[in-house]
Amino acid sequence: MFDIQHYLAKKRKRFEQELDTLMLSADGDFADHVAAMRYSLFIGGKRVRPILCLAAGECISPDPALEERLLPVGCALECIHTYSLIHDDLPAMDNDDLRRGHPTNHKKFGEAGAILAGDGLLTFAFDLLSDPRFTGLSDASRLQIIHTIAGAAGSLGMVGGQALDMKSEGRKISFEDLQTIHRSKTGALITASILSGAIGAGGSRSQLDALRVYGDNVGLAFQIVDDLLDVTSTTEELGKTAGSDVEHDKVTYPAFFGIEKTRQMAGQAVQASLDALSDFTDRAGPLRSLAQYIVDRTK
Ligand code: GRG
Repeated sequence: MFDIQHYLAKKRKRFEQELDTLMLSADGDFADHVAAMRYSLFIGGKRVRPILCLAAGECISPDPALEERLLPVGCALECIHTYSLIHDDLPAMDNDDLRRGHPTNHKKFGEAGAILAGDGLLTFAFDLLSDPRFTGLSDASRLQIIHTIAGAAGSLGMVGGQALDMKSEGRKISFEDLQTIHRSKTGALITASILSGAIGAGGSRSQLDALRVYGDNVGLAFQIVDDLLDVTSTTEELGKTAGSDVEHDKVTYPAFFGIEKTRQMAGQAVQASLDALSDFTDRAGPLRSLAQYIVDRTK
């Protein structure tokens, strides 16, 4: 039986080692700025996006060199995700004090420091993705990965979703609007993580199409569970402020459907993600287990 906890722990460790190696060092003229970037990057995090990237690659290709090839891609995804958390926590956005079980970036480094740490992480991600030192990817794959990730992180993806989310606070929005926010704010980068791994592994058009369906459903399940945990878990368990959605008067799945129905909807999204993998071999085992992990997670 595939041991997802062992897989997650092993891959998390590998990505963290690589992030530490690749990330700028906190000395010299820019020491304070880099220290702020490193702070949020290394205080915690499940590393779901890099691991999904790798697992998607592994379901396409058994090449033992694949992991090395995808490490910088996964690290770039984690940098983008971490920047989004730093900016999301700012007083102008969710105004949170706690993230990954520690004081938020602006609480440690001030608002200007946190804005710049986020800017630095976002830019560094594209520095990594385009770095000619990493020769494992063909130029065409590299460009396709950059285009995929930039699209998902930008104004028609995560940034746009955040803008819609901010606008929706305290207002009545439709379920369709909620889905658009979730798809863009959270789902887009998750799907892009999966597609990047598959592109790096040389996936075919039909494999990428199937993985996009998997990713869209896993991303949806991830966000539904995030909404659920916000109302069912404690701040200590989550490492971030519980009840923040209610406090910000945000429309969520539990607000629309109640807790039980929301749980069922998360289960349906996971089932749809598993159905999308029906043509893949046993090498998709990690992706299948990751989908289940995403609904079973407690933080
Ligand atoms: C500021 C441009 C910009 C975007 C912010 C990520 C995001 C968009 C907002 C965070 C708010 C939030 C709670 C979103 C729900 C899903 C989500 C992204 C949760 C946090 O991701 P995890 O659970 O966090 O992967 P860790 O700390 O484990 O990496």
